[in-house]
Amino acid sequence: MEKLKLVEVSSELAAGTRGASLGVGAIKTASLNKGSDFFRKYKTTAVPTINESLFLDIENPYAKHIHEVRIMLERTCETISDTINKGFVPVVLAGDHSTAAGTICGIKNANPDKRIGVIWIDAHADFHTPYTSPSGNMHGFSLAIAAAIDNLECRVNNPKESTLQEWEEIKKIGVDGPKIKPEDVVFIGVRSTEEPERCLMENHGIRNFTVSEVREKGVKAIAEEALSRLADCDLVYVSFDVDSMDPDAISEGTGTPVPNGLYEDEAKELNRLLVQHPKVCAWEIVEVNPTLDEHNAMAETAFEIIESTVKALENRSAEVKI
Ligand SMILES: [Mn+2]
Repeated sequence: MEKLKLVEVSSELAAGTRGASLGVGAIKTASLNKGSDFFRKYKTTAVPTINESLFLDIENPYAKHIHEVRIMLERTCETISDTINKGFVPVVLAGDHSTAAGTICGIKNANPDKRIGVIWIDAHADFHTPYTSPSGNMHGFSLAIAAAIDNLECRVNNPKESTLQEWEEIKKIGVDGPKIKPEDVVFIGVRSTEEPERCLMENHGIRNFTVSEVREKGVKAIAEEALSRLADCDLVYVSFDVDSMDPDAISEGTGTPVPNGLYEDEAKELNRLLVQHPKVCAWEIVEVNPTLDEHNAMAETAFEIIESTVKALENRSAEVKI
C-alpha cells in the first residue's frame, strides 16, 4: 500500500481566464454532494497562494505575473520535495497548470540523480517560453520551465529585461537547470499547439498520442506505449489537465476548452492504468474552472477521476505492471 499525500495548489495566476483557483473547492463540493468521505480520509496540505496579485498591473506581457508565478513554483517545489522526502506519493489538486512545473521541480529536488519522465495528458503542449508565447499566460510554460529551455530557434517575441531576469531565476527552481529532457515527455490528447511548440516537438521527437489514436488502439495499449517510451526514466510524473477531455461530452468548465477530446471513461481508465506503474511518483489534476461551468459538471467528472486514480495508486503493488 502506497502512502499518499494530497497537496492543494489553488493558484490561478498563470491562466488567461479567471476562476481556476476555485477548482479545488468545486471538486470538494462535488465530493460532498456525492456523499463521499474522500476528503475526510485524505487531508490536503494547501500551498499558500497569492492570487490577489491578479489585481496588479501586468508588467511583463510575454510572461504575465512572472514574479508571483515564480514564488508559487518555489512554494510548490518545496512542498512536493518535502512530501516525497517524508515517504509520501504526492497527489496534487491544482488550479492553473503552471504549478505542475513546481511539482516537477520538487520531484527533481528530492531525486536529483534520477531521470524523470513526464506523461502530459492535455489539449495543449504547454511548451511556451517568454520568447514564443502568443498570450503570455504562463500556464502554457510548464514543460519549458521543467526542461529549462528558451526555444530560441523558434523565437517570435522580444521580452524585456525584467521578464528575462525572472525567467532565468525560474529555471533554477528545484535544481539549477533542466529537471527533465524534452524527449522524456510523452503527450496524450494534445490538439492545440502553436508553431514554436510544434517546432520544438519536432526537434526533440516528442510523441503525441492523439485522441483518435486512443480511440483506435484502446486506452490500455496507449498507456503501455506511453510508459514504454519512458523505459529509460527512473521516475514518471503524470499530469492530467481536464481540458484534455471533450467539452461537448463533459463540460466547458475549464479555461481553454478544445473540441474533440477524451471521454470521461477514457480519461478515467487512462489515469487508473498509468498510476499502477511502480515508477509513477506523483499524479496531478488541474484546470477545473467552475465559473465557466453549468451545475459543476467538470468538478464532478474530475472528482470521479480523482477517486478512481487515488484508489489505483494507493492499492498498487510494486510488482504489478499493466
Ligand atoms: Mn495544460
